[in-house]
Parts: sequence; structure tokens; C-alpha cells
Amino acid sequence: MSNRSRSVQVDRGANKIYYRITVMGGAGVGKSSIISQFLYDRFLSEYKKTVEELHRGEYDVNGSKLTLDILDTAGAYTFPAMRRLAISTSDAFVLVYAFDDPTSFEEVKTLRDEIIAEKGTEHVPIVIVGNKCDRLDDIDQIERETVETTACIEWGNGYVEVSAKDNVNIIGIFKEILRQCNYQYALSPAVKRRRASMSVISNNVMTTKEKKRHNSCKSR
Ligand SMILES: Nc1nc2c(ncn2[C@@H]2O[C@H](COP(=O)(O)OP(=O)(O)O)[C@@H](O)[C@H]2O)c(=O)[nH]1
Ligand SMILES: [Mg+2]
Repeated sequence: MSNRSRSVQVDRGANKIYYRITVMGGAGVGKSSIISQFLYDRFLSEYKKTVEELHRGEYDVNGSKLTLDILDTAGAYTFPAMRRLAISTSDAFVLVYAFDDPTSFEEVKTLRDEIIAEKGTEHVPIVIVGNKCDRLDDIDQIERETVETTACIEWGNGYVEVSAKDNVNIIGIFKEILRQCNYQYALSPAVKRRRASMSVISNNVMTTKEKKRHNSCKSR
């Protein structure tokens, strides 16, 4: 990956790790609500249209500083130039669809294709998120399993079901993203020695905030 497209920075002396994560998906699927729950423990009950907003989370873990810049974006079909820039400057992507909006998974597919085209590789940390699982009772079970199979088997991406409203599994999204980032990172021989400490980081972020261990909202 080129320097332009890969913004991960590691300062060995000071033990600093930085990832830029972009959250994308259709309008109203809950992107801003997910970020708000993760960073500020708050649920946004009112819908406010987002163009683009950058948030920062900083964590001290075992003497290392982990910085996550999290970019909140507008829906899939707006602002193509901004979207391309966001893709080229990000390390990892959270692609969100909502269980109560059957068309929103189509937008996730379009976005994933765009990310892969822009990055020029399929080896990009991506997690597919099904949000609003508090509304699962209304959802067709077969459709849900098809989505999971597409995300995990066909695409080889992570898949997490969450509710930003009830704060279910939100930490699971960021745990999965860090797991994938660490794996990508470990592929570089020059940084293999850092691998062990990075996996400690993702585990610790988990244990401080994790509410659930599994990636699905409810048993099937
Ligand atoms: N029931 C339910 N509603 C949600 C959930 N997450 C977000 N919402 C609502 O969906 C609407 C859109 O959320 P927002 O985060 O602004 O979506 P965005 O356009 O993707 O950023 C808001 O009215 C939220 O309150 C969820 O997990 N469950
Ligand atoms: Mg928003």
C-alpha cells in the first residue's frame, strides 16, 4: 500500500499507535449514533444530517498510547470527492447497514467496491455492521444470515450486529477493526516485533468497555 493510502503511524520510541477509521453507510443507518455511543456513551435520539465530522479517541494501554481518529460521513451516494479523499487517507472502514432498511446493505456493497477500487487491493481492514438489532424481531432471519455469509465468507470481512440505541456490541466493532489492523500491520516484516504488544492493546480496549462477547445481538 502506498504512503498516501496508509496512514497508520507508529512512533516506536514513545509507543504511539495511530489509526484513522472511516464510518460509512446509507443515510439514517446509525453511523453517528454508533460513534457517539463508542466515544461519549451517549445515544443520539434525534436525527441530524452529517456531512463529515472527525472525532478522536485516545487510550493509554500498558504504557502505549493508542489514538483512533474516527471520521463520520454522509450517506453512500453523496459527496463523491470527499468520499474518495476519506477512503485514500483511512486505514480501516466500518460499513454500516440497518436491519430496518433492506436497501441499506446494497449501499454497503457499493461502498466496499469503491474502497477496494480506490485502495487497489482487497486487503483492507473492513468490518460490516448490522445496526438497530433492537428491532430484530421484525427482521427476516434468512436475509440476516445471507448478509452474514456474504460479509464473512464471500468477502472475508468481519461482521458485527449491534444496537447503538441499547449500546449492544458497539465495542465489538472497534475490537474487530483493531484485530484486522493488527493483522495487516503484522504482515510487514519490519514491524513483526510489535505484534505481541498490539494484540495486548486490542484486548485491553475490549475489557474496559466490552459489554458482550459475541458478534451477534441475539441467539438465532
Ligand atoms: N431503534 C434504533 N434506532 C437507532 C439506532 N441507531 C440509530 N438510531 C436512530 O436512527 C436515526 C439515524 O441515526 P444517525 O446516527 O443520525 O444515522 P446516520 O445518518 O447514519 O449518522 C436516529 O433517529 C437515531 O436515533 C439503533 O440502534 N436502534
Ligand atoms: Mg450522521
